[in-house]
Amino acid sequence: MTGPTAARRNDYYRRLDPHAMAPLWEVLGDLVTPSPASRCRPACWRYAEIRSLLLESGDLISAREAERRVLVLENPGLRGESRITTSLYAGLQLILPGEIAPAHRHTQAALRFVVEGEGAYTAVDGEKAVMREGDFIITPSGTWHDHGNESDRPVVWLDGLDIPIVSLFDASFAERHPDEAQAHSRPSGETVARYGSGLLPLESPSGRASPIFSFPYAKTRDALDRLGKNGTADACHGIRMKYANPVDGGYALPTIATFIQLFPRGFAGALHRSTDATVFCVAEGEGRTVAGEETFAWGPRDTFVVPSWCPRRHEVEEEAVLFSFSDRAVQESLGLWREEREPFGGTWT
Ligand code: 1HN
Repeated sequence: MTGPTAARRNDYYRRLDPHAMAPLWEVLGDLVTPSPASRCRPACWRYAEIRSLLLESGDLISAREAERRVLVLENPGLRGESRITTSLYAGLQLILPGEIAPAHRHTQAALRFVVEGEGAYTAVDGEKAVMREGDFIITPSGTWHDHGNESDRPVVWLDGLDIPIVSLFDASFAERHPDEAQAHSRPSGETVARYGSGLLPLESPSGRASPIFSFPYAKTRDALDRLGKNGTADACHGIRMKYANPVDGGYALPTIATFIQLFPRGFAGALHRSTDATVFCVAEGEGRTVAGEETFAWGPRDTFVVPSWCPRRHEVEEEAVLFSFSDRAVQESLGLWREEREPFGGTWT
């Protein structure tokens, strides 16, 4: 707008400024959009293209010095903000043979999906979980955790954290453990015996996250295999399951929903969209995902992200398995989560 009215308004805005006030009518349309208007873009990180750069970091800095030797996957629409979606962080972490990533804890919850190698471990509150390709491990808010690599090969995993969510609430607390590696005070497998064997202790565990912190791929894959044989694939998602908290049936983490899905041979999924921007990591197989204007041809170990409300569909020739995570856990708790399948209707359903 130009002319005398614009001049009067601008003068008025200048006089509001020292009082730390601003006119809503100038920004209302950007604040309350008729449907999600995200800066997050569809993006794909092909492992074959980035692996050598990740390994190069191993020559430049030790895990000890870095504390965590990670390349952050920055969404192209959110560069410099250390986030893969508006609400979530992701990175690829490298740990070399013999290295230790020292013990610490923070209010941010984390997940790991093992991309390459085996024979590393994550210790969570004194109990070790081995890390093999496809294994999914959580380190819930406030738990002590350290990593080590006891194999003779590099080990790489995808980290997902709720850092932007914790930042939104200004609720970050963190501390280093007095010891570099926490004492392994609980035998491996104790938590599975207590919470993951169809039994539960009579007293509930404290905390909102799943007490089971390791979900080995061998078991997950076996379940998918059996479910895949009875042919009840969802038209959009194939056979998609959530990783569950055995205590309450909720998501494994209260802030990050995590999923595994199998696409049967020849699956050509229907177009759909949801309000949870989703990060996918390929566990097995090859395929294509259409995300808005982009089409990603993906293969094992690739990571890609689909923004909120961006139409997407998946297709494969041969069987494939995708791990994924999103903020759906938070959105569902707040009554915000929506999904729509083609044909897309209005924005208010
Ligand atoms: C963290 O604690 C880990 O424990 C990885 O492996 C990545 C990124 C930001 C803040 C904490 C880990 C992290 C992180």
